[in-house]
Amino acid sequence: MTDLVLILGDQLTPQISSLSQASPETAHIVMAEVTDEAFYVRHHKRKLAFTFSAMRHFRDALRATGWNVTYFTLDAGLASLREAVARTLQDGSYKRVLVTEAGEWRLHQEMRSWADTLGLPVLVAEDGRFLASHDDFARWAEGRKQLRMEYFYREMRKRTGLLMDGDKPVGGQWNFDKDNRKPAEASLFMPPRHATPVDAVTQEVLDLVADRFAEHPGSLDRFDLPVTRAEAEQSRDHFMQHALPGFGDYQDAMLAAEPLLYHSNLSTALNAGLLDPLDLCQRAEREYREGRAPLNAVEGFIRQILGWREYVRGIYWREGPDYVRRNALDARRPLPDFYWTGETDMTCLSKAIGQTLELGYAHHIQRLMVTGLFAMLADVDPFEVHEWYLAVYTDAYEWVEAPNVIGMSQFADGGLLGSKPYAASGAYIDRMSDYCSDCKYDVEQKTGPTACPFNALYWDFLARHDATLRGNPRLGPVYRNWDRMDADRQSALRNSAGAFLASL
Ligand code: FAD
Ligand code: DLZ
Ligand code: SF4
Repeated sequence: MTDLVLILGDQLTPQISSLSQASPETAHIVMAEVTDEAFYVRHHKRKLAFTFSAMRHFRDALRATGWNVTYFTLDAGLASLREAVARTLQDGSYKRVLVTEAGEWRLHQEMRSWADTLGLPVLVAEDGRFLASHDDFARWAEGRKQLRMEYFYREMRKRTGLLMDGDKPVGGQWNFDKDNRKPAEASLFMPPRHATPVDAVTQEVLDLVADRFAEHPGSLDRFDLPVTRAEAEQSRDHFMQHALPGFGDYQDAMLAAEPLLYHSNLSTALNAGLLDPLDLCQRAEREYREGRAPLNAVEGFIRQILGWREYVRGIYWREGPDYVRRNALDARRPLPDFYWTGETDMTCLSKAIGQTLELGYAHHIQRLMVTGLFAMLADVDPFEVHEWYLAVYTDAYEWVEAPNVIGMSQFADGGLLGSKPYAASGAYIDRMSDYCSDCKYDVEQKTGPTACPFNALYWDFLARHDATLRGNPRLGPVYRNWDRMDADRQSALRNSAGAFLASL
């Protein structure tokens, strides 16, 4: 053997760059379930089960196509991926180790020392699963004063030709967001959720996780995530057929009894390598071109993958390992305990968190405009918020989670990613969801113990951060409204927020 190829738990595709540089005749593969990866945050039980099951299925698929694979299960007791490599190296004679770059700075930095400690060359290959390489993003960002997603996205549309008519965007517009903000009615027909059945490999992993990770958050009940490429493709096809047509209209809507609405629930499979981003975008485009899905839905879906997903990755690697420690608003409050239990009288939070603990899933607006919004308005330490998001979602890896949390949702990067904080009062949640009709608090009331806490928190947040935020041109009208309020009104709002924060 000449090459030892290490494949990580979120690199589960035969197209991964480490493998494409090797061949079954001369290479040996190692994969390992290790405690460092399993415990670096308190991963949701469902994420652990997904990861181990998908890894084991990928091992079997590799062996079936002729590769030699050493696979360490958690029972082997290995602490780290480095240890798994070192152990495998002892059993053969190798010239080099091949690995595709990790998706988190933590592991990426650690790998830099492997060549020294292992005593042979370690080739870290760029991850080719993205539509923009590190160089592509650096070239786009070069010399720009602001790195706005919208302009990056337009470049990506032009480069890939997705939804383009020549050099013009299909439909004459880059963005159909104004059509995409409809609230959903509970009476609306919802696409059926696609459930993948549990096989023997997954059942074994579910038992392992229940036994070894009992203290971790979340539930394993009704585990239905796809864990193989074929299953993920079935979920993809189900989404394209049943949900994509409504994706645009109801993208921002929230219903207590419908966690998914028209969302795809494909991020977990996609981030682990079971699906390919370009293929997803091309298939969505075909649904539009062949008349099965409207343009606002297809453009919205493609923008999430071709635009946001690629853009946040670019930001993560560009900004460096200290990005997760940014705290532009100097927020210091500890994360309230109810984030780990869902036990709060605020129905929007208890539903979004309850659903998260049950499924390891919440859609974008729940993450941004419920759990994220509350944490920002309450001045919760962004690093604690980041660790929560990294732990509780089955699709969470730092490269995608951190810019969404630190940048988009908490404004802790001071406006690098978003031009203004996503601050809103209870009226936004009321407009976009059915949560408020079943809440102890009154969304119409602005102050006092029975008023929706978001209302006073919103104004108190703006007043608290006056020195930092008033100069933001996009917040000018909001501060003018605040300035127009009389002093009694302002202090009633601030006292109400203060009393609520003190009770947390
Ligand atoms: P859909 O709504 O069906 O969207 C389709 C696909 O677009 C998703 O599968 C995803 O791959 C991509 N996408 C959509 N929005 C984004 C975005 N803002 N950034 C990157 N990709 C996007 N996404 C993750 O994959 N992992 C995370 O850890 C994560 N953490 C987030 C934390 C916060 C605070 C916020 C606001 C967003 C986060 N997102 C994260 C982005 C987004 O919420 C999820 O990708 C999406 O909810 C996944 O559900 P879905 O597959 O049904 O997505
Ligand atoms: C998320 C995860 C978990 C829970 N466990 C493992 C593991 O035991 N072995 C492994 O190779 N990968 C695991 N992963 C995925 C890694 O954490 C992921 O590859 C890095 O965070 C880089 O993105
Ligand atoms: Fe949330 Fe306020 Fe609505 Fe209650 S009233 S669900 S706290 S937004």
